[in-house]
Amino acid sequence: MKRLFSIISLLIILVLVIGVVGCSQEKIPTTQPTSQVREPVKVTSPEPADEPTKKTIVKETANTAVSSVKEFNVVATQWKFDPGTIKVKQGDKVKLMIKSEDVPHGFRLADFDISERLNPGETVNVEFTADKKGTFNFFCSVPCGAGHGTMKGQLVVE
Ligand SMILES: [Cu+2]
Repeated sequence: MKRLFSIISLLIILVLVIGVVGCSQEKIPTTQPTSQVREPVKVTSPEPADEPTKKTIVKETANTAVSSVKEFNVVATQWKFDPGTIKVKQGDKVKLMIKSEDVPHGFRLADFDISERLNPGETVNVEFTADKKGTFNFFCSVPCGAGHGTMKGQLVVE
């Protein structure tokens, strides 16, 4: 009889232990969902964080507004460019709208890696940033007659 009691009491202890372990294992998952519930609550906090990003975007547009675009209409004829001298400031974005009014010419501004063919009547747009100071020569790059060799101009970046 004592052996039966001891076996039964052992079984009861085992059941209790399993029950406690089972409960403690159930408690772990219940704490995890609550932590997962807390995370979405934190997700709502980035909403006010959107305001600073909007402010930085405003700052960026303000910075780009500082550098201006300088536009020039340039006419190519035998044997000159008009205007022959183009003045801009360092950092300016430069847009040249170049048109030949007689025969095919070319526009070569080597220091800014620009080379375009100018067919008569067509306007060719050239855009670049004047990112270095100096005086840079441009010239006609398409043979256009007796004065071709003297058909030059200057870009002055101050
Ligand atoms: Cu030429």
